[in-house]
Amino acid sequence: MKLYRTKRGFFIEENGLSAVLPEANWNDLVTRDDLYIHCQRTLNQRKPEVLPEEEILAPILNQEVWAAGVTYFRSRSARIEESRNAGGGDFYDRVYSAERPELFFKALGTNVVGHLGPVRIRKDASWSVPEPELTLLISPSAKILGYTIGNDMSSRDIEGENPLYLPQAKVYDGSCALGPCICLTETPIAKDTRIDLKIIRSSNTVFSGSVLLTELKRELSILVSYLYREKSFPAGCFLMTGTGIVPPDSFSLEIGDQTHITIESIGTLINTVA
Ligand code: DO4
Ligand code: MG
Repeated sequence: MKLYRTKRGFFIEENGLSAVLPEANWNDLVTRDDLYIHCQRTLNQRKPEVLPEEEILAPILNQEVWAAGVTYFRSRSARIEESRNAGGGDFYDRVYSAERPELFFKALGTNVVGHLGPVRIRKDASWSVPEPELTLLISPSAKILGYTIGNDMSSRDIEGENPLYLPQAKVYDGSCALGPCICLTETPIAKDTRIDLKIIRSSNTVFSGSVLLTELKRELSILVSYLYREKSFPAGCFLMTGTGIVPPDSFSLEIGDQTHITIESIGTLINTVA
């Protein structure tokens, strides 16, 4: 079952049938621990309405977005390489194996770009990449309510120069995209779910890659429990779970590129680099 935030209200969609939810406030909706049952019940009771696909908004309002890092071996290796000259490589290896995960603040909900919106590369960066990440919607009580697709846009040269530059490499206008919907499930997302990234430049695919969730080193519940240890989220939050797809070092995004991130069972998030 998929939940969409649109300019015409909040839509729930399953098996080609969609309906509008009665709620007027997104924050009230996505903080409910019974969100799945609530949406299921509503879908059965409301009259069907067509989902306005052109008017989909990012599925977020007052929630914070956090991100986990170095959760895939591919991310660990790429970061060791990019920070070798700065002597920072050891940090990435250690955090990959440590009990405590890397967690960092990524964006406020009001700064998040939605499906078909413009993501950005920093003007002072020379090496920029998208990071396609399974992203969790988590309730104030730390329950995983659903899943969406995230793009953790990153400036690899800035992060590689010094790990202390991470916030500048990761947090800037247009650096975070989520969407197109939240996939609500009764059971946790399948471990063999695939994430695909395709980058299109002037109608040509200039990079494509994929990864399975089986390669994610950490349990989703453990990432959530660390995030909620000493931080409360009264409006709930989103947690990006790290990238396992890293384009080759010779590749950098350019203005006009289109990123397509697909996660089976959720959909495709498309953004253009502005
Ligand atoms: O350690 C830096 C960030 C890692 C990250 O964003 C990722 O692995 O996805
Ligand atoms: Mg990332």
